[in-house]
Amino acid sequence: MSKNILEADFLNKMREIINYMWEKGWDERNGGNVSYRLTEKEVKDYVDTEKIKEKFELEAAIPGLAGEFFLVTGSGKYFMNVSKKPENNLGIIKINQDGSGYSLHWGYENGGQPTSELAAHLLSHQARMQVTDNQNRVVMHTHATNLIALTYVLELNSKTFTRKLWEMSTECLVVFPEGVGILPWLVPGTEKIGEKTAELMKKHPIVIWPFHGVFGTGKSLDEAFGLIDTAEKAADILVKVNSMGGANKGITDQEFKDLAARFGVEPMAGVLE
Ligand code: 2HA
Ligand code: ZN
Repeated sequence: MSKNILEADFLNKMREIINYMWEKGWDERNGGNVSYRLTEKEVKDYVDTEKIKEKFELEAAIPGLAGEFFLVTGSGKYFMNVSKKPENNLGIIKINQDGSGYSLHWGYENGGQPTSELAAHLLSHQARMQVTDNQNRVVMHTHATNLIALTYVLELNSKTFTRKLWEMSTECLVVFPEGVGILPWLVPGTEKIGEKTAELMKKHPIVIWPFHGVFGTGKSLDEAFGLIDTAEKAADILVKVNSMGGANKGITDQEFKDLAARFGVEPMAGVLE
């Protein structure tokens, strides 16, 4: 521990991406939360990992994440303020050896604790680590406006939602061939919504919470943001198309198959004829 954390690439990337999310209008007030799995080596250059500021228990243990470090947004903190005061609005936690709790090593300087959606984040990290051979490092939750709007209009099932988004922009199939997962409405901030989100994360890199928002994942902050941004852009187009009276043409099943073949992706089963 010798370097100034305000010069750490991981911290500055987090500030930059969270600022983009704020500027997109996705994260009003304290809406949204982001977690970024860090390596011990990354953290140790900037933080004394022997020093514990505070200890917390998890509602349900997650042994699969024992020893992992996360940079995570704080409960009740505003995305608007993250870049200006990262030390107040972000924290670095380490999951303990049996996964029953975690310690805070840096951040939340003016008081606080990790996001109320920590269960959904940690369980999603565990699920994505399993299905991506430990590649995924980021879980991002945000209140992307058009994706939320569509949940009031589209049928709430994964195949319908996936097909509609794929149709609105050619690159969607290539960016999320595994499709989007959809939960029923559930109370946020609970163990249950966390478990259900993580279950869908085993199949889909992006999961929608109706009338609330979206969870996206990726190996980097750029990738998770890019994924949500792509889906949200398609949702924006669909809102416009529907507002103009609905589509009267679009990409055919055969064209989708040609697209998948060209880019070497396997479309989610059951979406194309
Ligand atoms: O952090 O977005 O879902 C506020 C939220 C809860
Ligand atoms: Zn939310």
